[in-house]
Amino acid sequence: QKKIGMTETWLKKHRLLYNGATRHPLIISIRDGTINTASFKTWLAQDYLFVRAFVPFVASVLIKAWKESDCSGDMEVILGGMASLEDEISWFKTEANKWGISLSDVVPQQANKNYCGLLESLMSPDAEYTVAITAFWAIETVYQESFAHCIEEGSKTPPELKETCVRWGNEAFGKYCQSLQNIANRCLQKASDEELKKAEVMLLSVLEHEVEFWNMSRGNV
Ligand code: HMH
Repeated sequence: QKKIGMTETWLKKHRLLYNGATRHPLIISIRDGTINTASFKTWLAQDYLFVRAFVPFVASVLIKAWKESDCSGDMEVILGGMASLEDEISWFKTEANKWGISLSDVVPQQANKNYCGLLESLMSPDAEYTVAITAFWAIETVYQESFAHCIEEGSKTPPELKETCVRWGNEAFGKYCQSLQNIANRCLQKASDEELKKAEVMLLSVLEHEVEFWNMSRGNV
């Protein structure tokens, strides 16, 4: 009687929080074109630091996948994700240059430190693969759903922000998120009740951290 689509069930159950993370006022302001430059620059600078911490996290998930005896194709999906992070870091550098941001001077804000702390806790060998892959899927999916919303029909996203939105909102990234979701669902299907509970709590924690992350940009409104 184990659930087949656990992640879908959880997203329905926690819809309000999920919408809070994927339809945040910052995202809405990008979509309707009312975003101010300072907010975007804050997000860009902070996200660069986050992505740098995200790389070792993804590497740790890769190690967990390899240690799982039945990691049918998980490694390829995770490795692909890791490979695109190299391009992503270069993109952040180019983009920061365009906006006149000196990345070496960026100081992480508290919400960013907290989120990176969560990633670090998941890097521990004691953290279960199921919990880590659930977090990984949720982290990527929030960005996919958020930025896809900014490039939908009828959006008024400023042209200079289009590229950012397409980076996470594009269909290929959507397919990648779907692959992560399939892996998470497979793990959750065979997880113990205790592990299931931990993974659900982790999903909520990721969503809360995502809201706090967007909130950092509000300091400039
Ligand atoms: C805060 N969440 C945050 N930054 C990102 N770059 C992603 C998710 C997606 O990789």
